[in-house]
Amino acid sequence: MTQSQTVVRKIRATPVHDFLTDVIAGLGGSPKSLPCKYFYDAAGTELFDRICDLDAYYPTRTEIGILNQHAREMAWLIGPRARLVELGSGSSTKTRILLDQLPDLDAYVPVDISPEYLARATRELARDYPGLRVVPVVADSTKTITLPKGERAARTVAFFPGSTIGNLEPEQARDFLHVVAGLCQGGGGLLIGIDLKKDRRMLEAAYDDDQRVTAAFNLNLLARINRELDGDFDLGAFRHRAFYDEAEGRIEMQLVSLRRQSVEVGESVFRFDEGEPITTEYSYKYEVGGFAELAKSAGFTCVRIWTDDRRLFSVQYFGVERRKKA
Ligand code: AVI
Repeated sequence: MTQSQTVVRKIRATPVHDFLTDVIAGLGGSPKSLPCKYFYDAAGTELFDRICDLDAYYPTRTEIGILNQHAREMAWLIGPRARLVELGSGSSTKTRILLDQLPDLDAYVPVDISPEYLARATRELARDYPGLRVVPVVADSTKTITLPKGERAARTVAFFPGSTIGNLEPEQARDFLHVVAGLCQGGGGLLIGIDLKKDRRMLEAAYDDDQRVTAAFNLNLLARINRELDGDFDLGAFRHRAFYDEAEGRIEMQLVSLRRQSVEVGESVFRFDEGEPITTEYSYKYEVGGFAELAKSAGFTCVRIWTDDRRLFSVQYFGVERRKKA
C-alpha cells in the first residue's frame, strides 16, 4: 500500500461527558470524591507523561519491557487480519511495539475520550505506518463503546495497556470487561496490562514521588475545575496524599483540605473541614491469577500471562468464550 491509500477517518468531536454535573455530584457527596477521568486535560496529560518517565513509577517501563520481550508471541495470538482496538489513550510507544509485529492488521482502532489526542496519534501513526488503516473513535471507553462495522476483519482484539482497568472498582471492571467481551466475541481476544500487588513502599513511592509530579497531576484537577467551571479552589490549601489500602488492594489518591474553607464552583458552594479529603483516584493492584478470575467471570478465557522477572507487572491475553455468561 502507498501513503495515499492510508485511510484516516474523520474524527467527530462528540461531547462525551458532563464535567460540571460530575463535579457537583462528587463534591456534594459524603465522603467527597472526583472522577479520575477528569485528570486528563492537556496539562494533566502532559503531567501523566512525566509520571510515566519517573524512576519511581515502575509500571510503564516494566510493561514496555514485557511487550518488547514477547511482542512476537502476542502478535501470533492476535493472528492475521485482526482489527486491533486500543481502549483509552495508550502510549504510542506500546502500540508501536505491537504494530511492528502486525504487518497484516485489518485496522487499528484507537478509542479515546480526547479528540485532540486521537487526531495527533492518528496523524503520527499514518505517517509512520503508511499501509495501516487507522479508524479513530471518540468515546469514553469506560461507558459504552460503539465500534464501526468491521466485517473485513478476521477477528477483533482489544488492547488495554497501562493497567488502566485498575482505576475502576472491581465490579465496574467486571462490567467493562463484559462489554469488551461483547466487542471481541467470535474468536477475538483481549491483551491487557495489569499491575500486581507488591511491597507497600514501592507502591506508595510510585504514587507520591519525591519530585512532586504526581502531586502536581492530582492538584491539576482542582486547577482544571477553576479554569473550566469557574471554580475558586486555592491550590495552596490542599495537599496530595497517596496510600496503599492493603485490605482493598488499591492505592487511594486524595486531595486533603489544609484548613476549614468554602469553595465555589459556578453557582455551587462546598464546605471543607480541616483534614477533609477528596478521593480522586483508586488504582487497584491484582494477584496474577486474581485478575484472570475476574476476566473469566466476564466471559473471557485466560490464554497466556507474561510477567517481568520481579513480578511487578503482567500482560495477559484472553480469548472470548463462545457463550458469554450473564
Ligand atoms: C492511568 N492509570 C493506570 C494510572 C495509575 O497508575 O493508576 C494513573 C496514575 N495516577 C497516578 N499516577 C498514575
